[in-house]
Amino acid sequence: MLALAHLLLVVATILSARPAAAEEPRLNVYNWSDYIAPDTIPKFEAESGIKVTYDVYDGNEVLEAKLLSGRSGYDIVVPSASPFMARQIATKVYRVLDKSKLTNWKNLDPHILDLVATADPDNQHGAPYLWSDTGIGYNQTQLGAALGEAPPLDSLALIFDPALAEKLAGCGISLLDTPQEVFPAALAYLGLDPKSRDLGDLDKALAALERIRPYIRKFHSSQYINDLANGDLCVALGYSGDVIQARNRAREAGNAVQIAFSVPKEGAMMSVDMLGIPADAPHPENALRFIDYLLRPAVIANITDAVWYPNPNVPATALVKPEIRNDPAVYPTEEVRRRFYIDIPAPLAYERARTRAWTRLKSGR
Ligand code: N2P
Repeated sequence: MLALAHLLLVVATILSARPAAAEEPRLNVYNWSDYIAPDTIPKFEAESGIKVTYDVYDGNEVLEAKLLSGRSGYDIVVPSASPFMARQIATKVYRVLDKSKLTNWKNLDPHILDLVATADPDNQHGAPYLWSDTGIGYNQTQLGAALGEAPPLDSLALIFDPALAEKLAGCGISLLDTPQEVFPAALAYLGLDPKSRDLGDLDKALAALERIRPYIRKFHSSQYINDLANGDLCVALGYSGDVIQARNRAREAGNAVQIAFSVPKEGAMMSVDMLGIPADAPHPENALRFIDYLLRPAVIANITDAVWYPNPNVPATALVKPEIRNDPAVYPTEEVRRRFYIDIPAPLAYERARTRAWTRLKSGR
């Protein structure tokens, strides 16, 4: 009897000392489209033995709907810090990151960490991945042909001045498919605060948008890369790196389409996109391993080289190809950075009014 009790005790001791069962070697990633290098995932899979399922989206709203409905099945998602990750944190959508597992956290730029701490206090839930600014992609030749000698290349007037928009409608204008980018841009064009939460300002922005609505060919948040590159659009409100990718695709195609990106003088939204782990992630340990991999300077520098978005990793900058590191469209000058604004969460009543205005605008009623 004593011997049996002893045996049970030994077995119980062995069981309790066993490490937690290892996760199955899988990882489910949900990231923005055109936002990673072609070899990032294959190399991670090869060195970790973890099989990655990789899906993409092109808008924060799409990601948010998945997260809020719960059980997305994703281990890694990439929301913009503000307002999206900020308001998702409030609804307990994310796990707290175990920094003891993130040996490369030290590489992150303290200024960017401070900036996103306004959305994620103490940087508890997210690691900044890449950042973008929203500006104007345009086709130089078509713009010259439609507007003559000196088009206002660095002004939102290219989109919001009805007289110019009418002339550009033929070669094609597109807007991002999100009220969270388009209304602030309209407010900035009108000389109002792009972060205004005043319902009267919202009405003015809607009126400005309705004036140009007949000239807008598309509301889309990723198609403009190929459309610009193929000459199927001449002006797009778009994300910096995406427009530069369009420029590069046109160059590679050798199709005589010349695309450029400008940061509007009226102001431009800057967004930092964050790596987060959903609270119900099935493979949170693998997720941490993947985040730590992305925080390696060589890995993230290679991503910037592929997608032309700046990263917040200090030692990575020296590893980015010089023509990218020194391209002011990718790493904007101090003077240009002064035009950037960062969005903040809006009161629910404002958010609802803006969604209604957006639906009305898009349906043209
Ligand atoms: C990638 C767009 C990411 C920028 N296609 C959004 N902040």
